Amino acid sequence: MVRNRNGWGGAALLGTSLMLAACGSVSAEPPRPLQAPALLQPEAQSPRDPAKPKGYNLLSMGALTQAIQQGREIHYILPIHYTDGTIYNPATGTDDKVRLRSYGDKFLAPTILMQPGQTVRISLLNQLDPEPNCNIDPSTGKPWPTNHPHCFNNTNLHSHGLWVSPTGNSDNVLLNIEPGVNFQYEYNVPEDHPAGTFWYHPHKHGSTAMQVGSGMAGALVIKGERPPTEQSNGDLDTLLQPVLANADYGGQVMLIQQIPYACFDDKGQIIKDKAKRWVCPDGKIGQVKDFDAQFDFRAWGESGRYTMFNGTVRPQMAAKPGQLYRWRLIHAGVEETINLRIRKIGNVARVASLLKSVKEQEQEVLRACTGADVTQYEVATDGLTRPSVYAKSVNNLQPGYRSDILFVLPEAGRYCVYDDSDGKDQVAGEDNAKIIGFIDAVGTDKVPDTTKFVQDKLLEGAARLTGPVRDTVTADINDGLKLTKYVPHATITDAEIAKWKQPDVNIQFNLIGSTATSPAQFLINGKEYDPEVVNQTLILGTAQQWVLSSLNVSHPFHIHVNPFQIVSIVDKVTKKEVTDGIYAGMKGTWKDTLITATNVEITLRTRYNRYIGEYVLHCHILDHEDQGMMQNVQIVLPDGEGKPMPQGHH
Ligand SMILES: [Cu+2]
Repeated sequence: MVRNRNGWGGAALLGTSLMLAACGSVSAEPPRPLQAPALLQPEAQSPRDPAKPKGYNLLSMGALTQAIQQGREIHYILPIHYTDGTIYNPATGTDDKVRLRSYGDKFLAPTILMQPGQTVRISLLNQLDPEPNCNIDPSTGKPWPTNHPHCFNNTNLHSHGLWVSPTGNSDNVLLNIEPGVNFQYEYNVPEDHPAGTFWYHPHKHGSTAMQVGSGMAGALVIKGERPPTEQSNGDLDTLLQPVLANADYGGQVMLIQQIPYACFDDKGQIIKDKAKRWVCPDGKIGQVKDFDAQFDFRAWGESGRYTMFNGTVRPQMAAKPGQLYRWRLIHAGVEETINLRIRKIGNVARVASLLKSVKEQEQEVLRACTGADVTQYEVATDGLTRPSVYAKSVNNLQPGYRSDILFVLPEAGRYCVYDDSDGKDQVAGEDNAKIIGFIDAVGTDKVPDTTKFVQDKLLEGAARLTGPVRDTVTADINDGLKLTKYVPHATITDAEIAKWKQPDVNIQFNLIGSTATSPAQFLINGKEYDPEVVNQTLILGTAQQWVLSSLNVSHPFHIHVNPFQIVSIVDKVTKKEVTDGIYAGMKGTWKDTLITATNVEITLRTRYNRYIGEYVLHCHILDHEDQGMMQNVQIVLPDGEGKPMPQGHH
């Protein structure tokens, strides 16, 4: 296989105008163009499972082939295996060799495109190495406890954010797919599924952090081709695509990953330099294999590793000023907060030299990224279109979050994209500001007022609509950039909640640190995950209020299947609503992942529509989840009196 010098794939993959950069001559760093993930290509003719070519009813093959040709069915093959390559390390100026678990032949996982109304089959092929007896603790000869991470090559597939069935062959994270086993998932994407930015990753309890940390994560985009009508809301894509400079679904994806690879000495210890930063001497190959060392809460900050955009450390992006761009930001990292910021570079000459310490990296950012902020106009949170565009200069991203942003570069020049940790990191004293990448804008256009520019572009998109809905959408955009006709779900009102007379569901995170005599405990409502217990039983067709809190550190709450609407975020002490910082602009939005800080109580509302069955909620710091910060949830039918119908098992 041909690899580029970064080992992240072959030819330039960008099909958009945000293209391969002629890197600024001021930088001493080698060129590293931004890539777009490849779109996963469907199997052309039949939903054949390569492992079981004769396993289908031959009489129905003609109908299936026809459905595939008509686009109603699509079949993808998604192999998982180890891939060799390199990751650029700005601290040493070298390419570190790595060997990591990956989807397909490249580290950068392909983007999966789905359409509402489509049946999507994904054959997941687990080609990782077998791990005999991985469920046994060698020191005792007994099975590992459920919440002790183990069996790191067992896997499954989660479609994060999709509103599909959580059971059977669908988004079922309770499955276990061992090395050598293939399984064909079948996702029936409903006709009324929102279009948007979602993602996929493994979700086998015990190996989730290890595998996502190894790079196993990809974008999953639901295409939006339904314009709004007077009667129904539409897909934001139909408003945006005609006015975007990067209008294709693949080219907008910005997959953010943090891979804590390390090289190990003969005793199995991580090789570090004098500054305790992780290094890979010649001949050593970086791996992700030691859960305790590589997923310790201090590990990322100490490692000196770098955040990647679309599989590349410090990509160089080319753009034109005066163009509207969309980024589908996906935080596919495991545990760190990222405060994404785009700013014009003040002092270009200072950016390039080698960096010896975390402190120097911070100083580099402070020296270089001093120009005006580029405003990020957020249009969707976790793939779900916002009630109105929200302008921000710092975009707080937590593991699992998606943020769809529009932006325009106001003039020619070099811009830095960086993580402005700014003391907001969860671990005090580990401030760790780092440049993530550069944008070089070449052209003569100047945009003095970017908000007016974005508004004009949206109005240009609205002008393409026909009928009375055009006036509605135009009036909305003129009224504070409202997107009312593109919001996918109706607001859950007080009356709707009152109608069902259900108690609130309380979720309280609690992390008890380790002591000399006991390991750390990762608890929800005082208990760690028990696969035999269903913690929440919810009634199909109802709506309910949920209240989130955390006793110590912050945890990103995530629940599968049904998204929630944010009602309020209240300071525990002052009892006042928190509407700034990491919660700015969130009230009223729909999400599936939300950071639960220690100083607040969060009220959410959600509906249990269409799907029954068992699934999970958990902390999206994935090493917390693997160690027990998870609950089983089930949605059941009501009985004739509206009470939950008893289930046949458990
Ligand atoms: Cu957590």
